[in-house]
Amino acid sequence: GDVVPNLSDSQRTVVELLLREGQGHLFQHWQARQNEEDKIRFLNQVEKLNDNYPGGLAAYTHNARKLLADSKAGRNPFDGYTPSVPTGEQLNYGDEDFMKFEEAGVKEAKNAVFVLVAGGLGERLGYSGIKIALPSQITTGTCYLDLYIQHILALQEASGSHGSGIPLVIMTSDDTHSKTQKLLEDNKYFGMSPDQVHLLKQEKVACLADNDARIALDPSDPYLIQTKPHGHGDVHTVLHTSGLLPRWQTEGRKWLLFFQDTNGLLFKGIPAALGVSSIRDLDVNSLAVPRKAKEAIGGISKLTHENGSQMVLNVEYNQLDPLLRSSGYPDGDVNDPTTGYSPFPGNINQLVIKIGPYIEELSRTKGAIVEFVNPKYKDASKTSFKSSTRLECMMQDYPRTLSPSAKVGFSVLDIWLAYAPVKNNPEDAAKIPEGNPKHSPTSGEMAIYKAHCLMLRKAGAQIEDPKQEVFNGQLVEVWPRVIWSPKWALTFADVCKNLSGQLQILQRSTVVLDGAHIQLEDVAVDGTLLLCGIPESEAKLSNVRVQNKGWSFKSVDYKDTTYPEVTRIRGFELEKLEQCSVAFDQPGSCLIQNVSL
Ligand code: UGB
Repeated sequence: GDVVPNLSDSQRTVVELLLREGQGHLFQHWQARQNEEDKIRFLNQVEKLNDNYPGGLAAYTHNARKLLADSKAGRNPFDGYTPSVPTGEQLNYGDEDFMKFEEAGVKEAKNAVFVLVAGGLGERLGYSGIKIALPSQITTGTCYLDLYIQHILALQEASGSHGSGIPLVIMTSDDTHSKTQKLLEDNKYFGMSPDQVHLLKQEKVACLADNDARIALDPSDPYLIQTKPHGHGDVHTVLHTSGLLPRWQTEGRKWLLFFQDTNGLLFKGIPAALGVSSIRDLDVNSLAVPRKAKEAIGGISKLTHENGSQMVLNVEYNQLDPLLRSSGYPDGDVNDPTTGYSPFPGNINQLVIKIGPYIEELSRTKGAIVEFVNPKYKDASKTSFKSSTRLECMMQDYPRTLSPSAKVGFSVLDIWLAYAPVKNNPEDAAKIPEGNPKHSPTSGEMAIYKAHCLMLRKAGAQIEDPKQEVFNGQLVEVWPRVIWSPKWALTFADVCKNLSGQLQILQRSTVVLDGAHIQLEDVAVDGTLLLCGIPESEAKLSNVRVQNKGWSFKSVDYKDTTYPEVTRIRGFELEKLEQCSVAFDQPGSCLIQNVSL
């Protein structure tokens, strides 16, 4: 009362809470009649931290003490479990099953809600902006958020979505919120109705200074608790508290599709995955790809407990190796020599979750997710930390608390089809040994061209082989730069429907297809061909040859600061020498036939 006069009831409550929880050190420097505004600011922050964690700060510090004690004792969360390789749905692009799942998935899309977790700063990439504003590729310059929204709108159209359209939730954080809002507003929500988009902000959590979970003050401000991100697992808490889930359920929505910020291929697997969830009636379906040992993606594992219980779950990349070593696999996380891949499918953190059981589970857990702590100790005694730590959680740990009767499965897709994340800066990517995924802006862009080329090949097109080139010290395959918008094709059936006769594309070519109805029949491209059409147009190119100087990539060194950051981090820029560009901008049909352009 002396030190801070006129405390409100809620402020008094949090002060008492901190004192009761052994956090008296936070007030040690407080003097009577000094820094009154700073003290109020501090107490407001404590109230916010207390409100934003399920169970408040008392629960947070209790959980922390337990996890810190486990960490000090070297106990890992999977003690008592033996990992083995689980069986999931193996999807092979373009085969009959795949097409059946895609067809079912597109129909189901009208009952979906998309949830993008985009609160991360992307420290490994070292980019100063938000990652979803980065171009997924520079041929059309489409940024990730635009790409995702285009796909959701195309699914909305193709599935005959009802009412207000397919909702999109974006989880932001203090690091990304205002820039995400501005990106949406500056671009008119990329064609979505603003009511369709829900920005939900996750809050950071208090940092901890020692094994007793003593809360840390910010080193530069004695009236501010130091905070750090709590991880993408917060998405379940923010959805629970948003009140949106029951509304969607009433509207008849059935599926939540969770996805991450920078994977230019992620929507290529979504229709089939949604089809798998719907046909197999899965409560949880995780998307996976073959994983290289030690790759920074979790391994989907079947974990069998000493007591016989089993669960299928992601084991995060930093935990897989120690878990394997401690359970009879002395070599740990290594590739199977016969396949060259880890036997454990790699989690790409795209989750399809059935909304009904999800709401029930969240009303039980309040959205809280199993947490972990990863302190960096000063020495082997594990008594003090190099810097403060905090509890973290991951969205893919959602199945950990489900009852054994829940239907938890996963779907394995080809890497070339489904996974090309952008996470690593050029220097780190260049150090990754050849043959292992680089996860860089350079590799992420090249993967998009490759995927489109391989899809066209599956549909019978003649696509010339790629050329090997080095950008930013990374050896990559440069395929013809084929880009299509989801309006042109969402599924393999769409690709096939739009092609007839022979399509031939030479390696140095660029082809952009941006329109709902563009048919190619006997087309040969050696150069750049850009086609776009309004929805009311029906266009066809028949027996057409395109030849021009085309577009090419010019190498840019990431250290060359005369270039903008977005160019430097991918290591090349586009030189537009010559192109053939046709816009079908009138309603009705248009045929271009028997010409060389
Ligand atoms: N994110 C948030 O929204 N909030 C946060 O507090 C933190 C992150 P990273 P990482 O498939 O690529 C995940 O940093 O560590 C968002 C899986 O755990 O890219 O590489 C952030 O904006 C791993 O199992 O994740 O690992 C981004 O969109 C594997 O699946 C997303 O969360 C791997 O991704 C992921 O953040 C992968």
